[in-house]
Amino acid sequence: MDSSEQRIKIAVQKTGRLTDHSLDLLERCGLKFTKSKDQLFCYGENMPVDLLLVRDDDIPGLVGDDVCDLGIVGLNIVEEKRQELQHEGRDAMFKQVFELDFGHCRLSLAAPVGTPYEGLESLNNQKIATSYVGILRNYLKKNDVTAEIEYFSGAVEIAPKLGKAQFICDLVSTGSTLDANGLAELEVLLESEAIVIQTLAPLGDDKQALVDRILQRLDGVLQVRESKYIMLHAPRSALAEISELLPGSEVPTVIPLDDINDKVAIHAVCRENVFWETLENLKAAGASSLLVLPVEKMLA
Ligand code: PRT
Ligand code: ZN
Repeated sequence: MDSSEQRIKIAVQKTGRLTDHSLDLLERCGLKFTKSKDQLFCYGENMPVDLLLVRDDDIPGLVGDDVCDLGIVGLNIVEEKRQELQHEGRDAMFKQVFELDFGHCRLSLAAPVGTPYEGLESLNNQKIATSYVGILRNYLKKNDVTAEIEYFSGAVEIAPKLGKAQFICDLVSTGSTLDANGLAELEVLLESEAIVIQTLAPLGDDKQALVDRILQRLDGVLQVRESKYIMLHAPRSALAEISELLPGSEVPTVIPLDDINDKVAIHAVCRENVFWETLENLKAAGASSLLVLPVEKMLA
């Protein structure tokens, strides 16, 4: 039986931009939960892995304080927490383990269109509104800029209209919010995406083994996303050229087919997308009967 100490907890955003992607990812790792988005806690049905559904801003703290073993959260939130802790002379008690390739955005500096701007020195003695005080403070310091930071907890884009600041520093994805508010993007401070963080607290052998298992599955899910299984026939003499053309492939499997014509079947996992151009190039190199299949699961 699982004692509660041997169950692991993963912190996931309760409702927001990362929620569906995060839950989908965990499902693809084979984890099943008694799912109820309005509850704070989801019980793992088939493995001793539970979810804590919380505000994204709380995730680095929960993982750092060892309330949760893993967390899925934007790099922007993680980096902000890291900078805040560093400012207080403390180290973050979590580490980044995976980039997840969703939740892409950037933390940028912007100002009303037409604001005079000739590089970072134009920020000297100006006011900048942001929710990302830690990252902005560090960025200004690194670039030798002295500006006043105005904390805004939300709707940062309206700060210039309210006369609260000349500049803003906020997340941008498509840029339409900036456009709608007559703002121009000036600098990118951080490129962000969803990441997995893990606590630095020692877990004990059983929990560590379970965390490693989940991470290995996550790695498998991430690897198969772009991967394809490719099968083709070719004369043995074309093997070297064809192997070169297979995108992101390790050593392919070669199966003899026809002794007379010296034909072989070549099977390979390509860890990148296989485009029509690649197939055309393979055909030109002598390949025939080409088949490209999706890869469902992979365990290194
Ligand atoms: O309630 P909780 O605190 O959990 O949620 P939240 O409202 O703080 O976060 P949420 O759900 O909005 O975003 C969660 C995470 O998604 C962020 O921390 C980022 O890592 C990531 N992400 C990706 C974004 C965006 N894209 C994004 N566009 N987070 C916010 N935005 C906002 C931005 O703040 C701005 O207001 O969208 C607006 C800009 O979008 P565009 O497309 O108009 O440029
Ligand atoms: Zn938030």
